[in-house]
Amino acid sequence: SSEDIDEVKDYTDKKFAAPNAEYFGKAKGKNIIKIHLESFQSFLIDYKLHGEEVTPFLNSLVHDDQDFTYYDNFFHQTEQGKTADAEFLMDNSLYGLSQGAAFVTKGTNTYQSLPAILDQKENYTSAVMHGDDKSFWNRNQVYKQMGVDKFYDSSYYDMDDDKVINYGLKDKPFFKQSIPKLEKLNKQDGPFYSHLITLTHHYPFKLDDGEESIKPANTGDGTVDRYFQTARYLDESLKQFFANLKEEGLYKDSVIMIYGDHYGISENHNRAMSQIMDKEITPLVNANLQRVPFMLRVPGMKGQGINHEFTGQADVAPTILHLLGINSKKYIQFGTDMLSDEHKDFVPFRNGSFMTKDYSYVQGIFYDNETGDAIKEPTDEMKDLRDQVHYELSLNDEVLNGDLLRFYEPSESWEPVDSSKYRYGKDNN
Ligand code: GP9
Ligand code: MN
Repeated sequence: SSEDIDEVKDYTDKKFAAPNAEYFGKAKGKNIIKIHLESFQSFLIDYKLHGEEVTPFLNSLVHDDQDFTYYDNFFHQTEQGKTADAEFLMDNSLYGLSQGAAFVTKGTNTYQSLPAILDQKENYTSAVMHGDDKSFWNRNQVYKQMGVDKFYDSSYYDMDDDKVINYGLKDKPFFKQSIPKLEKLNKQDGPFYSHLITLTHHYPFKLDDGEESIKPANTGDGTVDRYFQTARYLDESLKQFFANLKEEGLYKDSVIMIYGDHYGISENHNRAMSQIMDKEITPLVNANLQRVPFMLRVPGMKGQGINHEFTGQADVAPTILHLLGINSKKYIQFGTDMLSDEHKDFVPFRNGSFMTKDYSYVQGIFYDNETGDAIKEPTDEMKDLRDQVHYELSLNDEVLNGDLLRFYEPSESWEPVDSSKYRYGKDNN
């Protein structure tokens, strides 16, 4: 009911982090190119295998403090919905569900998502590009609720046999064929918000013969061993994509956002991972391995190099809104602006665990980050934060289960998204 949404709004109002004047509106009206790194965990950054960097191109962005800012304490917050949860978190600043995927089971809910907000406030056209069938993860339905204008699924790509592996289009042809689509978006009126979802670096991490450019690791666990090879392939595909963006004049004036969606190596591979990390994979180490990259480049804004703030996927939407000069306060969002001095630097996981700079709460136990030891007597402050995280997640579930955004009007000018206005398919774009 509308009272329930009031309670949620009270909470998000209190948690809200005011925009940092230094960055507010810095990306106003700029095109946005958001790049999804499938299954990419941050331990790959700067990792050397057989004496070689696995991802030299991404590493070069991490260490480029002219242009990019890399958040090395950014965590995914996904659950069973995997990719779908990551998309959901980043465009709504809402958590997914503890079971199943909100994209599927809450696919007809009312949302006030980034694509719709950007359209209504700044006349953006939004587009998702992905070399898989549009029905996967119920995208073709939920995107309409989120106000995604164009969805270029596999039917828009040349999917010849030699260009496809595993779930769909290989990343190299995917990026190559996405360039003309971006150029087309660029010619329209108003800026674009594009989202490119990669696919090749996905379990079981397979490449065709001749496409490997680094030898597998040698833990004896094939999944872990191949993980580095598909990561390298993804890295090469990005290098080519950046070169093409520059050639076509699409790079210079665009916001570039790069993120990892979720882990690629599950706990079933702890033995091999202990060899890779050279330490035992305890529950705390595993929680720390849930870091995924987040990299941001805003034209005209100097990069910060490596930023150590503790952040997560739910923090992205408010950050982007503030960069575009749109105050996020009126929207119901659980994350906070990463660039704000008031950013809340605890990162909830969907299961109630959470990470902070000094300590972590993992599977019911508090740990000291420095020593890795369990904290026998957690302080009241720690316990309060634990309770707050659980409360936040329960509010989130109320929003999703009660479809509460139906009852919420962010402003008088807000137009609820009308899903019937959106059509995805070759003839309609
Ligand atoms: C499928 C792709 C993979 O289209 O996005 O999803 P995942 O298995 O990573 O959730
Ligand atoms: Mn995924």
